[in-house]
Amino acid sequence: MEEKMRVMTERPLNAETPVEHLRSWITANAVFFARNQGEIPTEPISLEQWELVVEGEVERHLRVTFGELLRMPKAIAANTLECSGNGRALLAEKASGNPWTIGGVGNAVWGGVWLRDLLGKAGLTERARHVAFEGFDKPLGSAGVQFIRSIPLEKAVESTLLAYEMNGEPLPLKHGFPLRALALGWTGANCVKWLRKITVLDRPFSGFFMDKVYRVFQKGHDPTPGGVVTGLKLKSIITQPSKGDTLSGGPVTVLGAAYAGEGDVAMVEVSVDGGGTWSPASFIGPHESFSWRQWQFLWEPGQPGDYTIMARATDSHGRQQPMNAQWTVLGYGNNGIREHGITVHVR
Ligand SMILES: Nc1nc2c(c(=O)[nH]1)N[C@H]1C(S)=C(S)[C@@H](COP(=O)(O)O)O[C@H]1N2
Ligand SMILES: [Mo]
Repeated sequence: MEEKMRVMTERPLNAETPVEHLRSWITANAVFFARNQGEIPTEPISLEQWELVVEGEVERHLRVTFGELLRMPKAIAANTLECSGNGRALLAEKASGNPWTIGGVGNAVWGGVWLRDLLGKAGLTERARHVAFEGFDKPLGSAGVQFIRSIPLEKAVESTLLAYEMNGEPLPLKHGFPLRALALGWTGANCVKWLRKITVLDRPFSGFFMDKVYRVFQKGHDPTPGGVVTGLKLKSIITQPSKGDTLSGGPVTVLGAAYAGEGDVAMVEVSVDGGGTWSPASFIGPHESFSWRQWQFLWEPGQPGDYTIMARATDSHGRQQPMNAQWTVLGYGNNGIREHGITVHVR
C-alpha cells in the first residue's frame, strides 16, 4: 500500500497521494495522504478499552464509550481534507516543512456524530468559547508534546463531525481509529486523530501545536501573533496531464479538482497562454458542501512547442484564486495559479 504513496518521512509517517489517485471524487482510504506529528499507534486500541472524555466548561463531565457513540444519531458528511502545507514545494521561494506538491489533499465521505450533539449532552457553561481536542498518538522528537488543537465554539457547534467511519469503512488506524475530529472545510491541523479527550475552554488552547506551528507569519516575526490556519483557501489543481509530459496533438483531456473549504467553487477556467485568455472547464460528478469538484477541459493544442497549462477557480461570491500565492515562513495555504501550472511539450 505504502509504495503507491510518495513518502516524505517514515517516522513520523508523512506521505502524499500520487496524482493519478486524485482523479476521482472519492479518494480511496488506501492512498489517502498521511500527515503525522507523532507516532501512529502500532495496534488499534480495543473498543472496550477506549473512551472519550468531555470536560472543561461543561455542566456534566462525560466519559463516552464507543457503544454509546454508535447509539447516537449518525451523521454523514463529505469533506475535502487538506494539510496546511500542501503545495509548499511548489513555492518559488523555499519554505520549511514537508515538501508537499499537490497530493496533501483528499476527499472522503465520513460517518460519525455531530460534535454539537455530544456537547449538548454535556451542556455548556456561559464561559465556553473554544473546544480543544487531544489525540493519544505518541509524541516524537524534541517537542515531546501531545497533539492538542482547539477551534472556536461556533465552528465546533456548526459544522464539526466526530468521525468513526471513512468511505464506508471503520476509520483506518492511520487516519485516527477509532475517532477523529473533522472541522469541515478547515485544514487538517484542525482535525485531531485518535481522539481521547475534548476540553471546552474559555479561550483558545495554548501549547506547541497551537502557538508555534499552523501560524501564518513572515521572516523575522514570531509565530504566535500570526493568524491560525483555519479554512481551506480557494484553489484548483491539475491532475492530468503531468508536468513534462510529451503530447502528440489533441484533443488533450485536462483533468483537475477545485475546492474552497467552507466556500463553494462556482467556476474553473483554463489558460494555455500565460493567463492572457481563459476558457471555462466543465464540472464532472458530485457537488457537495465542503468537498472538491472534479473538472475537465478538452484542449486542442495549436503549434508544436512548450505550453504551460494553468487553472483558475472562482467561488460563488465571485472571488478568484490569486495568480501567485502569498509566501509565509511555513509555506501554508499555497493556492497560487502560477505555482500550480503544468508545462508540457506538444509535438
Ligand atoms: N493526533 C493527531 N492528529 C492529527 C495530526 C497528528 O499529528 N496527531 N496531524 C494533523 C494534520 S497536520 C493533518 S494535515 C491531518 C492529516 O490527516 P490524515 O493523516 O488522516 O490525512 O491530521 C491532523 N490530526
Ligand atoms: Mo497538516
